[in-house]
Amino acid sequence: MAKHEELPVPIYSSLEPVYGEGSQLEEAQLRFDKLKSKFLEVFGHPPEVFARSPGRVNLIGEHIDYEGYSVLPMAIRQDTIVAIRKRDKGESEKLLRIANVNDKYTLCTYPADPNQEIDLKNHRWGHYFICGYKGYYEYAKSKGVDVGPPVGLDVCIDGIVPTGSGLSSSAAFVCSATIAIMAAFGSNFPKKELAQLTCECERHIGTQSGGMDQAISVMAKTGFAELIDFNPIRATDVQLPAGGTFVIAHSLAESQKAVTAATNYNNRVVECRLASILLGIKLGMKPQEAISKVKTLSDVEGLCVQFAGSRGSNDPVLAVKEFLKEEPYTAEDIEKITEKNLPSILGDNPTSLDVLKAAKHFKLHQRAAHVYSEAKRVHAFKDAVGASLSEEEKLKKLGDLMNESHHSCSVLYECSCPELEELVKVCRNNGALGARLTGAGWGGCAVALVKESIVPQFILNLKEQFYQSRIDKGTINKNDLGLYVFASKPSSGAAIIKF
Ligand code: NG1
Ligand code: MG
Repeated sequence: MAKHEELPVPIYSSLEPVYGEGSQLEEAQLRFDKLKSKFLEVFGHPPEVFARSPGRVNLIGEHIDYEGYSVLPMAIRQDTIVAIRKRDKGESEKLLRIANVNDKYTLCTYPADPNQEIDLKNHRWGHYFICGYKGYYEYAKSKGVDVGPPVGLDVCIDGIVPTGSGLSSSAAFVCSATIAIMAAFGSNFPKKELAQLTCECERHIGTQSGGMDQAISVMAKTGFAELIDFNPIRATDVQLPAGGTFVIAHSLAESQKAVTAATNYNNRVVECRLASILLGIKLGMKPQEAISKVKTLSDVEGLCVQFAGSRGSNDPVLAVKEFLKEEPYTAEDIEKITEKNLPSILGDNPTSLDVLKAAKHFKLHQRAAHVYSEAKRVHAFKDAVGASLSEEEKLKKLGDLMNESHHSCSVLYECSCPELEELVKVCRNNGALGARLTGAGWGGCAVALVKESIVPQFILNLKEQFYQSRIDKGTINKNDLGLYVFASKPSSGAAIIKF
């Protein structure tokens, strides 16, 4: 039997295989009906095919995917649905017209040109679709597939993954867009190749992302979290202990990653790169060799572990403690060691240059210590799930690891914020076995592991202790609370739907 990740995206002619039965199915039916009528209203004809892809919650393994380390997310039920129709060859207008069922997102129009540059200085919601569009053509070209001259596309989107929340609305959008385009052109690629290509094409938006979000969105399976490995991409099912539930709660601080990339997300990617080069040099590589060969902290883990071995340990963090100073590095400090200036080390990549312009200093010790310790916690989490422990002990262990992960994100990686700190504390005070920020951080959601039996009371307490004061202040509407705090089960991955 072909491995799960080698299979193409499933194609269904009804909604049940994706949305199950009951209220979820009913909600989906309404959404599809609304999407179809909006499509008809805007474009004057019905869509040909639909694609959907879910958001995700990351249970553990934060900010390590772009360093080559495995992560452990699960898909959530909230997804993005894309309705699409290829314009006929006769229709002269070569345009991509992208509409949305939500009037907040006004129609975006782009030329049907796969080589167009995305205007990063003017962020528009439709840019995420263009990521998928460029990605599809880049992939087809790399495989030698002749897709003919570009044709226009009519597209309508319905996304219900909350934006700026760390639940990966962006990947849900990019993946569903790419898959819809692929389906409109009558092709279907293996899931792991789609995961790779959507990861690469989302970078057109200006973030130097790892591949976690796209991989889980494309490859998720109902009922399982997945351990995602990179290089090559692989997904291993992880069956979570039955007595625990993951509750997702929004801190109500919005994290606009595409806008703050230079100081937050991309800054950390650059710091990790510099930390790995410095470690390589300190552990015996020639500066030029380290600059050209070392891309991520996982590339020098072997050297770090070798060093740790000389101290009777196998923990790469020992090398970090020995060779990277705790005080922040200035650009000059680093250039003295690398014998080369930072812009040229970073390959004059424009998004990295933005980071250099914005950065005052670089906390290499702290970032590397987070990455190596977080990578270990992911495996400890997976091992605990499979260990022969009582359910009680298992849940406790998983909760502890989530708490440690949050501490590391907050103190070493500095990607938390006051609202998330408060929320995580409220979760723990109300009986969560563990709670942590999820996704990139700097706002967005926390995820808490809660005993199934106390979930309703836990959610009520959060409403009272975290959300009520925000409702009173008018930050959110009481009726929307269900969008901000909910229990989540592992949901299904991407699908093509053709009625
Ligand atoms: P969010 O901000 O939740 O979409 C981002 C990255 C991930 C990963 C996490 C941090 C993108 C598309 N996703 O997730 O790859 O690095 O941060 O663990 O940039
Ligand atoms: Mg995102």
